[in-house]
Amino acid sequence: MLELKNYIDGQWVSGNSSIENINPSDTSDIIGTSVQGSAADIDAAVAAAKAAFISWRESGPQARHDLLDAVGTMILARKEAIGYLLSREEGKTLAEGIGETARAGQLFKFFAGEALRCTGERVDSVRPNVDVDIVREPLGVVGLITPWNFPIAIPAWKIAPALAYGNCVVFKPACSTPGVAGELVKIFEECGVPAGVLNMVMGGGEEVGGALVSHRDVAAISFTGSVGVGARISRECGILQKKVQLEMGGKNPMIIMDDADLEKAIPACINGAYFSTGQRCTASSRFIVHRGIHDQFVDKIRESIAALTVGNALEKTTDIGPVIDAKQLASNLDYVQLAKDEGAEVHGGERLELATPGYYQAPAIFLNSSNAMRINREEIFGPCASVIKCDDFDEAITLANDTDFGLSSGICTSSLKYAREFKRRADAGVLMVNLPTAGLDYHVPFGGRKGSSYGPKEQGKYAVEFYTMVKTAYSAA
Ligand code: UN1
Repeated sequence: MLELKNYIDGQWVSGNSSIENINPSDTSDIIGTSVQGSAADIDAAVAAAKAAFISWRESGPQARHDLLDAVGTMILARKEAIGYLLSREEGKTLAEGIGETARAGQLFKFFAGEALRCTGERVDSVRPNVDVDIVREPLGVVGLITPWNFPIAIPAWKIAPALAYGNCVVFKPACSTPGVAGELVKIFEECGVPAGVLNMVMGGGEEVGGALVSHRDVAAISFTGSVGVGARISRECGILQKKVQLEMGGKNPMIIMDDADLEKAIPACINGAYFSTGQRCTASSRFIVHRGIHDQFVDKIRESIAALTVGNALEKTTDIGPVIDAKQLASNLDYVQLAKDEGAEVHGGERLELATPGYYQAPAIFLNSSNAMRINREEIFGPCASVIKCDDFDEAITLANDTDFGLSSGICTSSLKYAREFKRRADAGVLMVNLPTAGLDYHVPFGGRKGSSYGPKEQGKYAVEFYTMVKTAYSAA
């Protein structure tokens, strides 16, 4: 059994209490225990990061490149074992767990390169014989708070740029997926990360997350998680004048035009809505379907849903693993009931009892729904999607944009005209044409609009905006 401790100033540190890490595919399988930290642990971690920052900021791009590159290489070498642990503790399928782990490795390798490409500008002053240097500097100590649904990729896409640009990190992983967070930190240790540069404190959002956000020596917070917590973090960071980056929910539309090639559209819709058990903020949750193709689409997607195997995440035949925990499952089941109460035609969505005791739910589709229904306004975060019928392209775009969120948005069409119009008019941070709304590349920016996100983008070279600050230095000889 894994007994995971906090990692502070290069030491594994015990705590007063610990919680069990339970396999959602088989709740009799206790994977390990993880120490729950306290505000005092956050103080110690922040102090260690602050002390380490003095030399880390001067370490130079070569050292930072080499560390991140070595971490990326080691993650890739261990992707099978880490991916297995990920699937065991999170419940996404083994293929998804290994795929996500590989993506984390690639993220570190990408940002190893970016460490070498963090350049400034020299500009002539408008005054004679004066030079202006515009440089980027690290922020100092950054606090990174990550969710359970991408327990290695999201930590990777925050930790890698934070360290590449010379910051030190206090990392608070999600309570339900500590195992892979621990594996990641162990890899850093094996690769020789200097003490204090990367610290991990596990624990609840209230005590540990709250202490991190409000700590005066933490310069910035990057958070991925729920809308409610994000709003609180944003308020607190505003008061303390901290830099903040939030990535929260989605209610992502997928438009299916009457000229869509259903051979391609259906797999994209199935992937977008149901893979990873729908537990992606980029998941497709509203299928906006042109009336000319509606009945055919509904028949085909129902056929494809029926062919999906819900099962233990660690079994090769499984397409859809369990929901993360009892609370999430109860919330999903409430939404299935709500869909019925609101007058949608519900297929699937019931709890399933399988060979191992787990949080299994059949994928659900809500037909004949309207965009005004709560099931189409609120993020469900489960294997559930709605169908909304529309008359034409203009109505489809209007419905797609009629949401408080703006993370990803998709269209299936064979028309260049529709695709082009969609790319101009869709009000979201990530657009997908003939592709699932979820499933990102690791080297390009990611982030949404409206209620989905706040602050600079994550990933790609755009990550530099959040993890550095600009200094303008004038000089005369
Ligand atoms: C993806 O769709 O590949 O929490 C990643 C989430 C997002 C990541 C999506 N932050 O679902």
